[in-house]
Amino acid sequence: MLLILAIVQNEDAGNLLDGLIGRDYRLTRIQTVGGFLQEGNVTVLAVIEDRQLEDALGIIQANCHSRQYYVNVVPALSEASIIATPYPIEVEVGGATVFVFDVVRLERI
Ligand code: 2BA
Repeated sequence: MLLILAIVQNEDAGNLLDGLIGRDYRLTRIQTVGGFLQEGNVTVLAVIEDRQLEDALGIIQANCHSRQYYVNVVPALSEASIIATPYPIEVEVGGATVFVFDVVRLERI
């Protein structure tokens, strides 16, 4: 048994959950926040059989897309600059960040 922990963008979460549930995967969805952008994202937890891994990863790949975001960065003040002018930087957020763990035991009580 394996635990898939997938962090995905809010925009993709609905389709991803529909895709996984449509194939009878059991899962939990958690609203989370990325540490870098401080924006909401979604973490999906699903315990699966080992043989289902490629299928589950395929569903994630088909439904989760990378996107470009622009965030304003405020430069550090130096003695030469009186006003720190924010400037945008481009950040590419991946379709999904996926961790796969071995599950020793699953109990439903
Ligand atoms: P965030 O932490 O908000 O990161 C959003 C995007 O910002 C990242 O996309 C990456 O392109 C960029 N980024 C993150 N940290 C950076 C840094 N120190 N310097 C420069 N750019 C940085 P992704 O890599 O696709 O990650 C998307 C989201 O997945 C992350 O949102 C975070 O919630 C999660 N994540 C990614 N890697 C992780 C890890 N090793 N452990 C735990 N969560 C992770």
